[in-house]
Amino acid sequence: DYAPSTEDDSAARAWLASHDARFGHFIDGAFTKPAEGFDTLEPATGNPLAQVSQGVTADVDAAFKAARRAQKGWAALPGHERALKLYALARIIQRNSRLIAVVEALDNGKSIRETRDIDIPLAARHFYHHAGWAQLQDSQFAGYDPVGVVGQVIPWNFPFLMLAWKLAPALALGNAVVLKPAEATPLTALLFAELAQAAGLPAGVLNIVTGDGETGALIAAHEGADKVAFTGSTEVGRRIREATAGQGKSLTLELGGKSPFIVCEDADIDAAVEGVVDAIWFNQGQVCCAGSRLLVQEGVSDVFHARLAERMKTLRIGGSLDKTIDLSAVIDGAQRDRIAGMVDRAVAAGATLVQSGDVPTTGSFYPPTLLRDVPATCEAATEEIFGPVAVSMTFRTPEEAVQLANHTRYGLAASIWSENINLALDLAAKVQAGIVWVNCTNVMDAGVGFGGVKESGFGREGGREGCYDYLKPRAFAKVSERKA
Ligand code: TXE
Repeated sequence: DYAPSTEDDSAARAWLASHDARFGHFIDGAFTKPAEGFDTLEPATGNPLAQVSQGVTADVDAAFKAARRAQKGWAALPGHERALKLYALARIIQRNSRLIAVVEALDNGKSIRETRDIDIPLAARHFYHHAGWAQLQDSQFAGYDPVGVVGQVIPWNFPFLMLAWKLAPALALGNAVVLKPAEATPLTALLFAELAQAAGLPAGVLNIVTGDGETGALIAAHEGADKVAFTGSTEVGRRIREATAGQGKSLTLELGGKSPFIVCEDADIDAAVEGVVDAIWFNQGQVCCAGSRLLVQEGVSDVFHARLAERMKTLRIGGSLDKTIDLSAVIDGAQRDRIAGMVDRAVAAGATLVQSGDVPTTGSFYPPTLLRDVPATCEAATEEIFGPVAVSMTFRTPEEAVQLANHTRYGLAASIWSENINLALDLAAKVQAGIVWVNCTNVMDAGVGFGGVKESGFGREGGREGCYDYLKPRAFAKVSERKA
């Protein structure tokens, strides 16, 4: 038994009220007049939060025009002056972290504990980290220019963190940006625009245009974009790749995943069980690098699954502002129904269902779920579910684990659990993934490039390697003056 303890949302509601809960776009340093658009809802209750404008061609044109105007001056600043602005952005995020966390929890439905302790601090860290690269740009990236004006389209699962991952390197290295948040979660991007203005970011360097996939397509195809950076579904990533082919734009894509979570028979089983909680129930499993495929060695399968089922019973599910919960709502009813459909079809195909926890009846909730012995060809075993659902299979030998792990079109992340470091490192080298964790999972840092292989996309976000995605090399030769 526990008593719910609810986060105070009065500051977030007051911020919404200060805009009459109606938002325009943020273009050239100011909000445009709110125009026709759509409601953004609170997934945990289903209540509308605010009205947001649908970005049309004229808005996207204006945003790219402003970005183009601003980019030259921004890039011409000495690196240490841009660094000061990035530090100011990091500081203003920290000073407003509770407000941002609550707006995020309301708009996305994720738990306040995660937004407060993970999403927002990590976002601030990305701006601090990239302030450092801005400062070092001349010495570390001599021979590279900023790409120029960048169109960025981000998803709803980590609205504020994805904004930070995209903006921090772009701005640090002298680019100007037109960014579109996902239609389900536009609010923290609009809040950030306001904070960025207060922090003294020059007008036009950052432009936020809200809207759905149509607005995203306008941004991706816009002739004013020198580069497009996208995080989202593999299908839309493919469409963007087609739309930009032949346009001479550079492109980075961070797409879906079906990441293996390999439990070897010599693993610390309790640690591995706790790892599953982080791997698939963090953020309701709406995580591109979620450890969604549990591969468990036969000898420990029974004990592992028994302990996991026990642990599932202790997970708490509730409203996003309840500070005591582990899981909250998924993004919307359509996503919940999609998850439920995939689970039902897996059960019909012969998988064993383990489910735990009563879910609230309002809002879009789905309980933590494990599907055991899922047939390898079943859609739940091969497709990204993007919900709190792990599928599990067993393997006999490490070779078989590698084979199963790589039997996917994706290659974002992998997590390996073994007390034998030689075995773990050997598996790590053989698993096809952009990032591999040993005896841990979902560990992120601004200093380490994050990204995938295969159909999980290309390009990196974070660290030195992520910087190169916002720079273009310039081979430069100067004929020295000759005396007559
Ligand atoms: O993603 P979309 P959706 C996966 C996940 C989820 C599924 C669908 O499996 O269940 O995708 O989610 C914009 N041109 N992931 O439909 O459509 C859109 O407005 C340009 C995994 O929400 O990819 C939003 O801003 N942009 C993923 C963004 O793309 C377009 C995270 C992402 O939306 C566009 C999200 C177009 N033609 C979903 N169409 C991950 N791996 O992190 C849409 N958008």
